[in-house]
Amino acid sequence: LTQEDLKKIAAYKAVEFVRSGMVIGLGTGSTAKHAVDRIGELLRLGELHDIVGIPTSKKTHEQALSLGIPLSDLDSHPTLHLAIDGADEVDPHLNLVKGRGGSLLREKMIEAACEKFIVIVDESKRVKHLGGSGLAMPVEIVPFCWKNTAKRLLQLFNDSGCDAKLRTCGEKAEPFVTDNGNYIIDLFFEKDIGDLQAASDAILRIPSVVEHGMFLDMATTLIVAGKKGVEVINK
Ligand code: DER
Repeated sequence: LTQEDLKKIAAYKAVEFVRSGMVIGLGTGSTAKHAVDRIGELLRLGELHDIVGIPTSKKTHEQALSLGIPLSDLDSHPTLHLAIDGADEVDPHLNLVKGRGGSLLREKMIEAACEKFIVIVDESKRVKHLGGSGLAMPVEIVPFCWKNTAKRLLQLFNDSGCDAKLRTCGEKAEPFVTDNGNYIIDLFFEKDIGDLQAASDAILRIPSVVEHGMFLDMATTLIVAGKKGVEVINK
């Protein structure tokens, strides 16, 4: 089984929880893509009907449109039944790091409005502590004076050996711009992040910070696909 197979298995398992008539948050990334495809397929087959999708990114909006999934937004549906989305890291308490795909703000807005939030991962995403994988923990910031913001973020974590990098893209290494017209500073922790709530509060107190990629106490169900099969873990 390839990692892609595992992502698909986890995604299809999550879609078993979708009932006709639901308003569903549609996640972003390579794992969530399979869930959106599957929802589109079940609608086409008539096995699901009266679904309303709330996309978590322009990319997912395009994908859902191409599948004929009826779409709406949070202004029309302030609460959703269910969201299905991937994650970059999951700890044993179902705290997440998300946002390596750059969609963390809309994902967090939508997933915070759901009654159930199902996270779908292959087993490589499971960590003991968030930030320990050495991979990015993204922070969405306003572009204005971003260097000052990067410095402020580094000051927060200077005793835990953290690095902060502006996310760039393309061969000219232009700043990556999110769906909301913001920049992303990626934080890299040498050890793990430690007290997650304290880190979250401190990051959000910086005026130029819009949101960060730690999704604490939000997921209600974790679906992990691994070599030994697929596991459904409720909080
Ligand atoms: O960027 C995001 O938040 C994605 O959901 C990410 O966390 C998971 O993406 P993947 O399924 O492609 O690994």
